[in-house]
Amino acid sequence: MQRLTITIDDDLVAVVDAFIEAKGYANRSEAIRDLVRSGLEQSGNEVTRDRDCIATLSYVYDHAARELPKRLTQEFHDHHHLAQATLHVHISHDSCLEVTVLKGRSSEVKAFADHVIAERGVRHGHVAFMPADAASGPHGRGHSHSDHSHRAVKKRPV
Ligand code: NI
Repeated sequence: MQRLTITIDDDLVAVVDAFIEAKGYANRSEAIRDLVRSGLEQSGNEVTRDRDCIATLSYVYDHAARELPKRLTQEFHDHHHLAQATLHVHISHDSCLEVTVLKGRSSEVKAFADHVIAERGVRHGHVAFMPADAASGPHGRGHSHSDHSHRAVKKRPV
C-alpha cells in the first residue's frame, strides 16, 4: 500500500463526499480506491496490460431495423469464442435489450464490444469490464454453495 497525495478542486471533493455519504464508505481512501478501479475497468484496461477478463456488453436495438439482427447474429457467431451467453429482452414493440457476457483477452473483448456498439441502429451500448481474477478466490471455480446461495431469479406472477 502506498500513500499518495493528490489535489482535487473543491467542487469535485463535494461530489466525492456526497458519493461517500450515499454509499456509506468508511473513508475517502476506500471510496477513491473503488472509483479508480471502476474507472480503469470501464476503460477496458486500455492503460494497463492486456489480460484475461470478463465483461458484460449491453445495448438496445430496433429488431425491425433492416438487416441489423442478422448482422448482429453473424458477428456473435464470428466471435463465439468470446460470447459466452446472451440475455434477450423485448423491452417494447420495437426495441430489444441484449446483455452478453464476454470472456477473453481484454483487447479482443474491447474491440468486439466497440464494434457492436458502433453498429448502426445499436443504441445505449455499454461495456463493463471486470478482471478475470474476479472469478477466482473464495467464490472462484468449483466453489462450494454450502456457505452462501446465489440470488434466485424471481418468477413473474402468471
Ligand atoms: Ni426482442
